[in-house]
Amino acid sequence: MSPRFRCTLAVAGALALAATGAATPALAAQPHAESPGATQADPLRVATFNLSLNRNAPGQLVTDLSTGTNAQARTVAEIIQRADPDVVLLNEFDYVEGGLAADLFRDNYLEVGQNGAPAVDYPYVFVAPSNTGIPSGFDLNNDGTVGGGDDAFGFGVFEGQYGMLVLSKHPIVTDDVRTFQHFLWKDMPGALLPDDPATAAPADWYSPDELAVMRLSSKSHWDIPVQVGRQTVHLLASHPTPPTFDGAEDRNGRRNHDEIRFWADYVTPGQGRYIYDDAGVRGGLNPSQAFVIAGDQNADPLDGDSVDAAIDQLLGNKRIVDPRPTSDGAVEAAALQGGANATHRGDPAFDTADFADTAPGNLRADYVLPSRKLQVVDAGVFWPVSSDPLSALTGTFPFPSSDHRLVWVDVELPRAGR
Ligand SMILES: [Ca+2]
Ligand SMILES: [Ca+2]
Ligand SMILES: [Ca+2]
Repeated sequence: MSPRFRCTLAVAGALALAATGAATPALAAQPHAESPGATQADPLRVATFNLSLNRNAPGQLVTDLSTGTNAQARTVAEIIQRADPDVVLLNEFDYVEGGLAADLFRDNYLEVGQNGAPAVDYPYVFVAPSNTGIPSGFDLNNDGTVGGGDDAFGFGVFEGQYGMLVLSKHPIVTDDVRTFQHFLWKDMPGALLPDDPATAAPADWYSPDELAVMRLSSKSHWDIPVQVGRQTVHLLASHPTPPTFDGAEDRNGRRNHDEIRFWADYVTPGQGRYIYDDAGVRGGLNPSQAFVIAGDQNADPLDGDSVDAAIDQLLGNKRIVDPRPTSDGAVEAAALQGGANATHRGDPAFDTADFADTAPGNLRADYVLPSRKLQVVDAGVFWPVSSDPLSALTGTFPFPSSDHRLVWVDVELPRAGR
């Protein structure tokens, strides 16, 4: 293993139970000594992967990653090694303060060749707190009791469960990262706040006291500038809540819609003025900046439980490109599994998640969506057909890796200053 220099910029997370104001995000950036960094002429491969590496209790992920022997971790690491992205967002990776789990995953899994795949080195990492599992102190699901995963700011049975992680071969401009963990849902103009259908008052599922603390993001929303040669690309990372696991009020479907809307507003000139980050800075992305929106958006354009085709807020935005990545494995899986898949309107070639075939069936849930400034040269979903030996990595339920597939897009950057 190569010697490395690690500089940890760790700021204690603002984890007060009902903190609603501006707060400093905790983050960790850890450059290694030797950056393999691709040359500027190469396309930049950006990926998103919900690798389902969450655990059931705090500390369990660190335990599992402390040796290189965890079968699931080895399998998801091999998928990353086979796809070899330059920048990757990982969803469902429990947040551990200071980035210890991320360090262990790099040291013991990614930097070790798995099953003949070449090791991959990510000198740069970003982690920060997630709203998952942080008690709100309120009865958010209106079941008459306060507490548990469903009353947290984002669903989770402990703080940081189902968190996020960004790994990069190129430097992350840590000082310019913006996080939106604490942005309040009510502060989005025209928010789709849920209604209690049992009362006459509109939009009253959450009480005024609850709305005063209710965060929009179920995990967090991150704007992470990555320095690629002389260019900067903003990775816009999130993981909106599934639009299910609720009642007629559809509070999760509405939240999913607005979590997706957040990025549409953020990248559209004039639409993001209402936005404030965790440091209190207002406004959206400077229109001159290139970006890639990445994440499990929990929203299929045609099937599933989305509110008002929520993902179309991104797919139909004229500043955003949909590379429409496909796989043959998804087509094969939908045909073999049948059930809900047989009645879907969407082309199964676009599916990225292998969900239960009673409902909702396999869906397109995971997206890598570049800005128009970036030229798409290739894109794909890592979902091998069953005759491919690599299909052992994705498998069938119960999955050896994840119910989601890695999605990647190759882009060329505009030449800087010429
Ligand atoms: Ca409750
Ligand atoms: Ca009502
Ligand atoms: Ca399925």
